[in-house]
Amino acid sequence: MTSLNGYIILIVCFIGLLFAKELNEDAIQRRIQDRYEQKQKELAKINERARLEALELAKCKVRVPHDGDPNTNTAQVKLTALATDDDDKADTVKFVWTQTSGKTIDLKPNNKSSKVNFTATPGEYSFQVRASDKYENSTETITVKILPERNEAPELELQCPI
Ligand SMILES: [Ca+2]
Ligand SMILES: [Ca+2]
Repeated sequence: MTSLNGYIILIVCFIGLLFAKELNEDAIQRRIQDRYEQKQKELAKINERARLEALELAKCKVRVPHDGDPNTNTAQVKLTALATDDDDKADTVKFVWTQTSGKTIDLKPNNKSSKVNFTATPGEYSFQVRASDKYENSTETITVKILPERNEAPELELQCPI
């Protein structure tokens, strides 16, 4: 082998090594990118779960009272809207309740009272309440979740005569 051939082989090996290094760095880069994307997806899932849990926690929960009668399946819900306004009390604050989701219910005494109540079966009912002082409006929303009547089945035990 001439020294020239030796040099050529060395150069080819060197280029080969550089190429292999490049490929390896690309693979590492891709793996880092994949891992980053995976972490982002996991984070998005955790955030979504936290958002849904916060929404669930914010619901106003009312349970159908246990009264010994499975045919009575409603709960009464009382809602109060409180509004604080200017200290001089010059304005009259008016309220308007609007149901935004759930089976249609009848708000009593009417949908313009600060305190309203309704009777409904288990399910979710959402409302928007608007407080207005003639100058401006504020709105808030609430979701009421009526839970079914709680009951435990009788536990049965049989004894035989001794
Ligand atoms: Ca009942
Ligand atoms: Ca005002």
